[in-house]
Amino acid sequence: MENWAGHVSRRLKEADSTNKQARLWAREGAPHGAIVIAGRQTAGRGRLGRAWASEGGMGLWLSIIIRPQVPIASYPLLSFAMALAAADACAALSGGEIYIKWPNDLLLCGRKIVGILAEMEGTAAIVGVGVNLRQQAEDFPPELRETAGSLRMLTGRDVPPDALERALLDGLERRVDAWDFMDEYRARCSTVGAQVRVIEQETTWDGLATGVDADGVLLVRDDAGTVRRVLAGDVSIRKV
Ligand code: BT5
Repeated sequence: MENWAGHVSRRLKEADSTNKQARLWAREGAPHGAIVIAGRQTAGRGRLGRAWASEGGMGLWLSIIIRPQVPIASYPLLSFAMALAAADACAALSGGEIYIKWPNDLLLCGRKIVGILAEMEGTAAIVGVGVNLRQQAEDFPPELRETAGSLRMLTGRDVPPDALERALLDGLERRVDAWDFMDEYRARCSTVGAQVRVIEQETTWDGLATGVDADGVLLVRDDAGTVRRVLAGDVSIRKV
């Protein structure tokens, strides 16, 4: 199927969360590739119940419904395809050098400019992406001012949301159709090859990130030489 990503859309001035609206739409039978975009989100969500700051007119807040031709166990890999697509689109349109931090944060000048949230609704996958386009530091909530950034703040370029949307959806569509993006992800992920600190609930340890396996699990060799599997969601990773 050609050009399925974004072939139908719901464009809302405001939504609680585009992921939430996309899930409701998926339940009603939204087709593969349907997207929900909101000008602002009043309850934008990150992973593990965290909040995503999504002020009006400041960014692209988009969720896509994907009905993949792969087993459900592989759905989480969609977030890696989205990370690659968003990194390419942001780099092409802003000229900035974008780093992918495992699993799927995009950083520019050390600040987070993109977040991705993949969820499931029945047999559909919902992949949400938030791209900060126009914020200056003071537009972020105080607790994010040191860590968050936008394309305009960091590159000086005003990237049009519709151009970014198209580039991002094209890059996603291509990767989902080929379903062969994990080598590209490994090559692009800046965490691979880096010395990292793994912060788990009870303990913190350091090691060398040696790779990402076929399921998206980060492989980290600890000081004793043991390669340990680090699952997204359980931990937070810092470069050391
Ligand atoms: C994410 O979670 O990074 C996933 C964010 C996904 C947002 C999109 S927007 C469209 C769609 N609809 C939704 O409701 N969500 C998706 P996580 O890795 O858990 O990171 C969340 C953390 O990032 C927060 O705890 C903050 O520290 C930080 N953060 C929040 N808002 C931010 C922003 N606008 N820019 C940069 N960092 C932010």
